[in-house]
Amino acid sequence: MTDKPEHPRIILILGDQLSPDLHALMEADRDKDVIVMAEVATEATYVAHHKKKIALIFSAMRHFAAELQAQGWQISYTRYGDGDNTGSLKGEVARAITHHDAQGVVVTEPGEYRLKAEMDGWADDLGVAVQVLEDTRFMCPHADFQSWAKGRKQLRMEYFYRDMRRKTGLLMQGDQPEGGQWNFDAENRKPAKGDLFMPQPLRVAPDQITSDVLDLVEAEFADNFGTLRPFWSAVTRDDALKALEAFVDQALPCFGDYQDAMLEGEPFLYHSVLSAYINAGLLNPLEVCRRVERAYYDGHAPLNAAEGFIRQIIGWREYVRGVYWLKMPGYTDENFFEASRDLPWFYWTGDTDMACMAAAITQTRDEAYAHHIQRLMVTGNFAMLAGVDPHAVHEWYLAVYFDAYEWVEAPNVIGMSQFADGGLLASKPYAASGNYINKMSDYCGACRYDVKKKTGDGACPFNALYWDFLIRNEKKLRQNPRLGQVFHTWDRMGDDKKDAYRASASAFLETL
Ligand code: FAD
Ligand code: DLZ
Ligand code: SF4
Repeated sequence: MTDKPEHPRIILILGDQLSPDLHALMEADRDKDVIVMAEVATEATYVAHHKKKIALIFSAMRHFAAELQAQGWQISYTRYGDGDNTGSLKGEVARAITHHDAQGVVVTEPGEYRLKAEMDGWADDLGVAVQVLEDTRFMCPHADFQSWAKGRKQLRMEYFYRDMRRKTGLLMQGDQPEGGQWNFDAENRKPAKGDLFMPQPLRVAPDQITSDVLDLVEAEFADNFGTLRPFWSAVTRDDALKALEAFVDQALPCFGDYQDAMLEGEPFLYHSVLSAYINAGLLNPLEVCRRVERAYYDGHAPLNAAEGFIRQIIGWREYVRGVYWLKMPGYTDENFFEASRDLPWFYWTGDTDMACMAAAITQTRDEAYAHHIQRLMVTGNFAMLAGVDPHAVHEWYLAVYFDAYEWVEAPNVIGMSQFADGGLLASKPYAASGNYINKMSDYCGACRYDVKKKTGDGACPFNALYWDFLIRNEKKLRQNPRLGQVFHTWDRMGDDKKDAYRASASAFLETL
């Protein structure tokens, strides 16, 4: 006798849930249940994703399904081009229910609100029970974040991060932080120099499965943004683990020092380039942090590197996810500055004389990757200074990066980079003139514009846009205590200079 249900359940696994320890898999019965995975138009087209992102997800899905099958799971896998593909997850689940005479659906909570809201209606639509399980790959459950946020006017990451250090025990000595300090960010702002031996992320040659997917993407998504080949991403957990080892071995020791640096021709510097693997589920965020912690205790990486890296994951990554679920729906429509400019066309081509913008955009086109400071202080900073509609900026970021899912992208864009939430996430706008970019990069040397020139012909556009942005939004920003000194500088400026800044900004904006 068995108490197993007579009919199987459908275990739906999404394209960013490719984890052996996925909650829905843990709950599933290998002898009875059916795993459903589906390449569908609704997910592949809700924004026009970068070609490399679609390729990575489809290929990783196919590899994951093959691994599960080899372990004895019953798999129902729909390929993008299959004749009977309904084009939607709900349609594919419905088809599987009928085909397997299934009694219910089990799925791990999707990362994006849009899909969770849709799934809330599935039980009625499909006529079977639909169980949505907590995504246990995150370290901070929704309820914990909600109680942390309750009653706080501003949600500062630093305090959340300290709680997460205590909770995970990462880099802790009892209840004290390793090295007697929670945060070593002040040591992590060095500009970098070109180095012939600059580490590179692990590159994996496409196998037959990946090659088939590349052909599919080239055929079906020909008009999407981005260069598809060469494609070198890991698409299996084994290869993603190798990429983690390569990062820890070669780049981690310098990760902290050069975290904010930018160099022409060096898209990756000392960054891990692991976000797409972590977000798709190939790597578990806690295992990545434990590996980095071990590198510190083994004497392989300094504390500022290990702490800085771990903070990005148990701090920022968990925190932005908490903010997203706390504030959705509605968060992606926030527009504190009421900015309305269209996204300049050169965001899709890189065709601009601003060397920093051209570098960040062409690298985004070629690799579906830019590191944090490029996203924040170059393309993000420019869009905010120019008054671009934050929703258009959000859609661009969601489309062009291989690690982009709304739960992580939107708080970073709407909150951190565009200040469109009015300061929920950041205590002041990340606005900067050309001086910052010049200090942290080597872009300005080869630029047509002169970073030292403040206004007029040939002046770096960031310089005038910076002041124009602050003054345009003076009513909303002057009271910000962190901007007191900046407005004081403006107040002491002569009228001629003020006029010149505003005229230069206006002339430049006319050209967009
Ligand atoms: P590293 O610099 O090596 O950092 C290590 C890891 O920390 C990353 O892999 C990532 O998992 C995590 N991390 C670092 N910073 C953040 C952060 N601010 N928020 C969440 N996780 C973080 N990250 C995404 O994963 N998807 C996005 O769509 C995304 N959009 C962004 C948009 C803007 C405007 C900005 C400013 C940042 C965005 N980020 C996003 C955060 C960050 O830029 C990327 O996680 C990082 O550049 C990925 O490269 P990496 O793996 O080399 O990261
Ligand atoms: C991003 C993506 C793409 C491009 N395609 C699929 C797909 O065909 N099937 C699928 O299950 N998931 C895909 N994904 C990932 C989903 O968009 C992701 O699971 C949701 O956005 C929730 O985070
Ligand atoms: Fe960018 Fe200005 Fe430097 Fe040119 S001069 S690279 S536009 S910051």
